[in-house]
Amino acid sequence: MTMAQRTALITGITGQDGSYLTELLLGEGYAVHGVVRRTSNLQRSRIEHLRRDEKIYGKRLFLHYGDLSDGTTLRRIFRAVQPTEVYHLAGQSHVGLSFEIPESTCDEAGMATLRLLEIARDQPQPLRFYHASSSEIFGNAIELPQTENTPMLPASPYGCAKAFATQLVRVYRQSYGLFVCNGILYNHESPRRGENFVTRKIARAAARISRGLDTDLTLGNLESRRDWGRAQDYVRAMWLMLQQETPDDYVVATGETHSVREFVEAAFAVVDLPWKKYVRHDPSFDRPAEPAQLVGCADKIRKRLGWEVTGTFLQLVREMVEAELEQLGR
Ligand code: G4F
Repeated sequence: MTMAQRTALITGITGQDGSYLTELLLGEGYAVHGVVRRTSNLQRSRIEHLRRDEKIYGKRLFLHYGDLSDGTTLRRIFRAVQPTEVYHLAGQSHVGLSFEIPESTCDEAGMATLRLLEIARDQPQPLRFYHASSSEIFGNAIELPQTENTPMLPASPYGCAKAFATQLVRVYRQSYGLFVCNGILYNHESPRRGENFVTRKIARAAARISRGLDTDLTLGNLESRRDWGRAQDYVRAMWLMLQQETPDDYVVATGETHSVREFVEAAFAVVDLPWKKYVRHDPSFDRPAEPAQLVGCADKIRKRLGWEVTGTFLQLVREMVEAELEQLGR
């Protein structure tokens, strides 16, 4: 395949991962097409800098209105774009919220993937398909760390929907020989993370409290542990999966866990404040169930695709808090 023929279609292009992936693909010479909902507020989106760039927007970056629930429109977009690579990242991705809006979460994270797989199956030209699976499929995991072969045991509606979609990807690969991959990604963060995820919430609060703009920070379970990596590394893993000879599933993780409390301590240390003075517990942020302990083994992607993490946990925390401070300074 020559560079000029490479055309990517991204669902969820305005999200954290979608925006970093778009930058990576543009850098690799792709034409990039994104599906956006009519309600997406592009003005504040993470790809606004690219949309304003006259050398890029309308030339190598294109946006199409569509919705994950609207198969007709998605089919039309596939026909018009004829993508060689599809990155399916869109959908409600907040685990806590999935307990409150389970049906729409399952429609978006589960059924929409099936809809896209069916469209991919019907394409006349060969394409490669990436599905954003999640560590949440392991939920009450029966082993530590988890690998591609760990049984799925989700503990949330979101995890159930992702497990359904992950298994469908495997079925479509085995049954129809499609080039479809699951990236089983553990938590990945950046200054572009949504404000209602815990890392961004903490980084933002630490910066605002240090500037006297907020007085406290309310959180749920401080003892919860996660395997937190850098989003920029994780979108590179997505791209690598689609550059291989054969499709497969890969766990993408750091192999290290830290508690929410450790993230708080590190974030407040960046602004030199005693966190205990400002952080309160609010049970409304506790979840009906938490995954037992999610930590991933990324040996397969490291050995086979040469993928690596860049930076440490403390560097990630610092990067996020400093980005918030810079934004406040502007
Ligand atoms: O930041 P979180 O909301 O991320 P969570 O639930 O682990 O899910 C994220 O990572 C998954 C794996 O990659 C993705 F599939 C998913 O789409 C999403 O990107 O919560 C992290 C932890 C949880 O244990 C939560 O209970 O932080 C705990 N927490 C404590 N206080 C809080 C809060 N989480 C949020 N969002 N807000 C709090 O105030």
